Amino acid sequence: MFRKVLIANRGEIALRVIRACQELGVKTVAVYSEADARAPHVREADEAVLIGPAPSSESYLRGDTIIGAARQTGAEAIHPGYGFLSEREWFARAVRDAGLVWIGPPAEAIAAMGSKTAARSLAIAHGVPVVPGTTEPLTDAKSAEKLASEFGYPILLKAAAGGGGKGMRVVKAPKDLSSALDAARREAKAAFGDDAVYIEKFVERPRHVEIQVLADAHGTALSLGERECSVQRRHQKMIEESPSVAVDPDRRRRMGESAVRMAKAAGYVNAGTCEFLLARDGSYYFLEMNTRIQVEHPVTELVTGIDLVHWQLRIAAGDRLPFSQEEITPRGWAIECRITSEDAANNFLPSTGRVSYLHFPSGPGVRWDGGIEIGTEVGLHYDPMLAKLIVWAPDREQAVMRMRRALVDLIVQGVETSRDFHIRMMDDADFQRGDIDIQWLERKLPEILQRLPGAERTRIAAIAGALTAERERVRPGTSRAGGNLDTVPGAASADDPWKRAALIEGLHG
Ligand code: MV4
Repeated sequence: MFRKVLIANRGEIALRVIRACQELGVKTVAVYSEADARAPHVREADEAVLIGPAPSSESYLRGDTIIGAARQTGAEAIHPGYGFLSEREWFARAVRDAGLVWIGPPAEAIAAMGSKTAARSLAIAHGVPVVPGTTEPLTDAKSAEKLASEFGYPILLKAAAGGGGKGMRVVKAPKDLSSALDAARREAKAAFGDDAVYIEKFVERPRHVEIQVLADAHGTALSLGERECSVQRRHQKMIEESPSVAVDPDRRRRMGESAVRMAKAAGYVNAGTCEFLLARDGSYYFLEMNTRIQVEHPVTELVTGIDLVHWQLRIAAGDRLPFSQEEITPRGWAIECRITSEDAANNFLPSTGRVSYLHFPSGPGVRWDGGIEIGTEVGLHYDPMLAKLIVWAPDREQAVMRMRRALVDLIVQGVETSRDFHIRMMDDADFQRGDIDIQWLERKLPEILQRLPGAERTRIAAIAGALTAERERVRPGTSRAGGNLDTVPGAASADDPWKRAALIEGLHG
């Protein structure tokens, strides 16, 4: 095993990797920007190197500086986490060329999956199902029209270099094709510097189901089962779970075999994920492969009992995977909610501020993967995801109830978060039935934001009462409220219980 590893990331994933290193007896080096001088990942690592000013382009995206930091501290390997440099082929190559170990897939595998059309061709060549469509970029509107009528409308135009939904256009009728093609090309050019666009048949209201893969350097590649990631908004996942209500053991086996076949075809080593669309008729199609550890990896860890980051490190160090495919079956149910600094009630506007109070949930089956603490300044330089709340329970119904309980237990003050939104989600009947698809959240959002969880009123009244009683005990006669919601100035007229809570907690803050 390595003696020392550099973590080229920040926030919760940097802490997650540091913890895995600590458990393996590996020393850690953090890197940080000027904005992160007091960040938890800097304190928790054995050493830390300042790599530049707050903007990521001048710090967490500076491959040369980061490799320099590894050299300077004597780190033997670099873990990139997710985002930032994790899927940059040139960086994986530069790390290797510097004589360091890259804790991720080979640069060649990153490149093979970087082009969506190349990944589609690879899937077809290896008998992995893809959505009917082309693998060659479109040339002109005329031949595009001919192809589109072969597949049948609606069709979807996609950027060959794409991912994450950029450069995508749904076309419902032939008359709209030409202008949609122009628009998709322009968007693809702007986002990826490549205007190549291809056609797929549009799959209506599918689920997004992905398969976690682990592959070692000795030819073993295993599927760790699926994650259901359909609850997303504007291509940002909000809730993930494992297993999926839509995947039975037979489909799990078939999707797993497809994912393993893709990994082997790409010469994949380390942890990776194959994304699939799962259609309403039960058929599934390979979309793309993510060549990194993903945000939602904990739900897989909780149902398989396999520590993915631990195995990322051991695979990079040359170890063999000691389990067989038959030994890997999901047990129970895991759900993850992403806690972001976004104000759901205000169109998910990013919120900033200093975390003035933080109480994170605990108890049976509750896991908090966080990157914040009291005093953390939440700004606009980085991703708004502050933490992930993950629960495990014996079945889905209990997991939903456990998540709701844990969310109610969570208090973050000083910055708006997605907590209240998630409580409403756990109370939603469609979500409780698992009756979701990739468009579901956008359809449901207006209704969800209106819903007021009744239990919260009770809790807020209890908080008000408790705070008032405590204040009376410490400083008799100073309370302006008598422990009754109606006597908190302004609170009674606030129509939203969360506004009331803010008023009450502000009064006693
Ligand atoms: C699709 C699709 C429907 N039909 N392809 C979005 C991002 C990229 N990874 C692929 N995406 C989609 N491809 C066909 N042929 C619908 C989506 C899609 C989507 C996929 C996964 C998760 C969320 C999504 C949200 C909107 C559209």
